[in-house]
Amino acid sequence: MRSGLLLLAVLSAVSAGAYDNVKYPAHDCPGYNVNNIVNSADNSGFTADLYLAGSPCNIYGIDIQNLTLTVSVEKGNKLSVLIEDRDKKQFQIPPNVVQLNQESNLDSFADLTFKHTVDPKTGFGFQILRGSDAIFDTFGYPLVFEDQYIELTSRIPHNANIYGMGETPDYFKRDNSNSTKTIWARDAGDPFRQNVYGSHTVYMENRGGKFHGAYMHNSHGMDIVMVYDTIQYRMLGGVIDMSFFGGPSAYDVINSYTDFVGRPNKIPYWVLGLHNCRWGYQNIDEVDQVIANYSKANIPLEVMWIDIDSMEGFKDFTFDPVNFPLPRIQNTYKNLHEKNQKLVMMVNPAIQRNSSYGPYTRGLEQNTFVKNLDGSTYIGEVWPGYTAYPDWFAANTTSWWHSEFQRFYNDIPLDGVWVDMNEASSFCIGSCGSNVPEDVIPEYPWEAANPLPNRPLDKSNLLLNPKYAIHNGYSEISEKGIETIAIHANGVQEYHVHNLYGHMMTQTTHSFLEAFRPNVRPFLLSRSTFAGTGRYANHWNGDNNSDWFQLHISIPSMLDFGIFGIPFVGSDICGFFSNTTEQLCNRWVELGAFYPFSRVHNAKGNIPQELYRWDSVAESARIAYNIRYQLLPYYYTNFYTASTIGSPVARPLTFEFPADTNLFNNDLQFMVGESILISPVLFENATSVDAYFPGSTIWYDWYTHSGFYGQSKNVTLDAPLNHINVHIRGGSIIPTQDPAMTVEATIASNFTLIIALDDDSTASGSLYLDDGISVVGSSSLINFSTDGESLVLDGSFGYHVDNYITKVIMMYPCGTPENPSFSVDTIDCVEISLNSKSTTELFSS
Ligand SMILES: *[C@@H]1O[C@H](CO)[C@@H](O)[C@H](O)[C@H]1NC(C)=O
Ligand SMILES: *[C@@H]1O[C@H](CO)[C@@H](O)[C@H](O)[C@H]1NC(C)=O
Ligand SMILES: *[C@@H]1O[C@H](CO)[C@@H](O)[C@H](O)[C@H]1NC(C)=O
Ligand SMILES: *[C@@H]1O[C@H](CO)[C@@H](O)[C@H](O)[C@H]1NC(C)=O
Ligand SMILES: *[C@@H]1O[C@H](CO)[C@@H](O)[C@H](O)[C@H]1NC(C)=O
Ligand SMILES: *[C@@H]1O[C@H](CO)[C@@H](O)[C@H](O)[C@H]1NC(C)=O
Ligand SMILES: *[C@@H]1O[C@H](CO)[C@@H](O)[C@H](O)[C@H]1NC(C)=O
Ligand SMILES: *[C@@H]1O[C@H](CO)[C@@H](O)[C@H](O)[C@H]1NC(C)=O
Ligand SMILES: *[C@@H]1O[C@H](CO)[C@@H](O)[C@H](O)[C@H]1NC(C)=O
Ligand SMILES: *[C@@H]1O[C@H](CO)[C@@H](O)[C@H](O)[C@H]1NC(C)=O
Ligand SMILES: CC(=O)N[C@H]1CO[C@H](CO)[C@@H](O)[C@@H]1O
Repeated sequence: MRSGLLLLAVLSAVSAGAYDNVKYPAHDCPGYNVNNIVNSADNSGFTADLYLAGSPCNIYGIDIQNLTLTVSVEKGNKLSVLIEDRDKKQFQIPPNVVQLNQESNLDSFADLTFKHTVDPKTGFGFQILRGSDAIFDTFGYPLVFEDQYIELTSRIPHNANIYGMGETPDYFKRDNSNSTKTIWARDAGDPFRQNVYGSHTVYMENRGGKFHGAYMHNSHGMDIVMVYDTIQYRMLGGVIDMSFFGGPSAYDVINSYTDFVGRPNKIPYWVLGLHNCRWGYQNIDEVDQVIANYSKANIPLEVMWIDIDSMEGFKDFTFDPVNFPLPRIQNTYKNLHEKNQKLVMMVNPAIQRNSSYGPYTRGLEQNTFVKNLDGSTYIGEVWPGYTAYPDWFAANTTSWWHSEFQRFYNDIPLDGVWVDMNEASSFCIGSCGSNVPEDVIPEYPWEAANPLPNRPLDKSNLLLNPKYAIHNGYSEISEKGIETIAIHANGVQEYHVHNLYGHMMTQTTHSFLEAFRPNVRPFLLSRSTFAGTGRYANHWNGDNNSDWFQLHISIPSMLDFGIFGIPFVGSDICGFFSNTTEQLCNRWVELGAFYPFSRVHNAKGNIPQELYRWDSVAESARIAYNIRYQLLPYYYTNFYTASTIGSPVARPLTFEFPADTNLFNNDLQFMVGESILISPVLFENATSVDAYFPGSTIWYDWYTHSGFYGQSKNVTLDAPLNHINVHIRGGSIIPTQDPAMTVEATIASNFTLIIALDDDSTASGSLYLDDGISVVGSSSLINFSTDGESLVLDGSFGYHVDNYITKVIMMYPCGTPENPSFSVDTIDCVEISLNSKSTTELFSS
């Protein structure tokens, strides 16, 4: 055991850095001293008392005098540091809200240790060491721990390669010269570098080719600031509850993180198909036409979505009797199902305040809504006008929500549910409907000339106006949300739990879906997410704009959610707000066909952008989805892996090639799994792409099978309008099937195995098979490997299939690295059963 190391107190020995003459932080808070160190019984950690080392500085709150430090190490792979107030008055996330796995049984990947110091000037500090490398290092920075302000600062290397934290539309590599990530769930349309819907405090760093990660378990609003070669947390309350993950690979970090907060949900197979949605369909006829027109254009629409348009007066669980009458929607649903297509519709949290509306009256009766301090129901404003908000903490909310859903599902048992507006969004500030008679209908916000807050900000109320102002994109933290003084059934005010709202909505909705269809994997899409939401729901990147910059930023946003443990993610194809253009839509569908979650979505008032609207876009869509559907078994296998060890499906190149310094900030390309490289066109009028190909690997063109050795530099590739560059990494075996108009038809076809040999003539890959929908059932996990002469199938063969591998395509270099011209061989007419192990000789003609 390493208790000796754990207890080692050292004097602060801060190495000289670029900013040593800068006084940062600027305040003179006293920090803490350490007392009463006690080893835990099993020697896996220790506790200690921290006490304020001088007079309180009370910069943004009241300094808490006595703290407890608890350090625990799990197999040297994950190390946790908890610093809490001794009296435990600070809010901590209830364990049933985010169910952390405290008993990891992962193997040890790295050997993390904890060191602390007491500096005469700055007091208690700690280092997390991986070997001798301090991956987190607060030495020399005083800890500030106040009721409404906690500050923790760690030194990081100059120009550190840090990824994650959000949700923030941004480039993939964090700007560490001087930038702030604000964590505060916010309904906002396409800002850049500002907080939006989700709250994720996990980050990863690539340091010299080795990754580590850190997660702050705290639900409060916060800024995470990077400046002067430090990362600094400034949190509006709670405690410091940090976990460090030692890596050393990016996938080890994500494995540890998702083992801790929750593995990504196992998606049903059909969600890998193409989805179409639009806000603004006039009526169900138009929806039916869209479905038919996709089919006529030979574009494989798998899932039709209906936005709020189908609701009567935007009320949840209702159907507009004129434009979207229930019998017509039921008919559409039936027709879709007959063709193995699916239907998803929307549910928002806000419930119209209306005494003739069942969900509201029953919620009131059962006491399920968020309240004002005086005990009355909190009334904000969303699409249906004045609304109450489900309080997920209230004792009856789960049963009430389940029974409302049960009624809804009795009408239409949807294939999936889209939960939107769950930050939760409100279009007025404060309980603006409280004193308004029920028959007064507010103007719809998009019609209101100037939607004003209904009350001036009470600056003296520290929950409305905390002294430390996080860099929220709106003027006050209650803007466009439930007011931070509103109260939940557990007595906790919104201030402390705001960031958990969307997560709790997905939990409660997910448990309905599980109960409604036992043994069927639920499909949920949520706008707001928190650490661990991935086990219940998936995500799209929200309300983007139809422009070229957002096309690019969709890549880093997707990659971020891979770190967050929500790998089934994508942005609205062709863009949501404003009119798209034919060229942009071409490029977007080429890229979007490779997003894990591939959905076209448009906002009301814009020109239509269904993929059949332009011949050129339809052609790009057919070409790109032809590839995606061939790759369905490969995607599905990668999603299976994601659900077991967390590995993202869309991957930044720096995760696959961590030592390549040219890749630290590459977010113009990405990989699907470890074998497919996507190099999209992201710039207007471009007809070529500068794409980077890492060295010591062969790359084969998807279309021509011609190959070349990566030379760790950019290569200019042709990219005419209908073409997206896709490359296969040497050393890969990729299972593919024959693309058809649905997922069901595609996965019923026989397999073609693509074998792309590396220059040592080897390749490997895998295939996961099950029925695509059951929670529990039989499965196969087959490993393929070859030395170029024989193909070996190994693994488990529990799921019986009637398809075979009927075709093998093999690509290999006939030359040497000095002679990089490849010949490619196609081997036909092999028949390999997927129900048992086998070895097959490969014949090269
Ligand atoms: C902090 O702990 C010390 C020692 O137990 C005690 O004397 C002091 O009253 C505590 N301070 C507060 C504010 O609780
Ligand atoms: C960092 O940016 C903030 C906001 O733009 C600015 O106020 C501050 O002076 C900058 N700090 C440094 C060190 O550049
Ligand atoms: C569907 O296609 C028909 C025939 O081309 C066209 O008249 C109709 O406007 C289209 N409708 C939609 C919603 O795309
Ligand atoms: C209240 O709900 C009833 C029943 O759904 C509906 O008919 C009525 O239009 C609603 N009132 C308003 C103001 O939306
Ligand atoms: C739950 O709902 C019932 C009415 O169905 C009500 O009597 C009870 O007080 C509610 N429980 C709580 C904790 O509010
Ligand atoms: C979008 O195109 C339509 C039809 O051409 C036009 O009426 C509308 O003003 C355009 N919208 C924007 C934001 O440019
Ligand atoms: C693309 O080409 C069009 C037509 O020539 C031109 O109007 C536009 O400015 C070009 N865009 C860029 C980014 O060069
Ligand atoms: C490759 O090209 C991209 C896009 O032009 C550029 O941003 C990047 O810096 C280039 N990388 C290298 C290593 O030259
Ligand atoms: C798959 O291949 C087998 C054997 O060649 C053949 O009998 C079967 O019809 C094929 N299945 C499909 C769906 O093409
Ligand atoms: C399949 O391959 C993976 C990755 O190479 C390996 O971890 C696993 O043990 C293999 N499984 C079997 C059954 O061979
Ligand atoms: C709110 C917002 O801007 N969301 C997304 C819009 O789309 C881009 C990509 O297309 C994403 O990166 C944003 O996060």
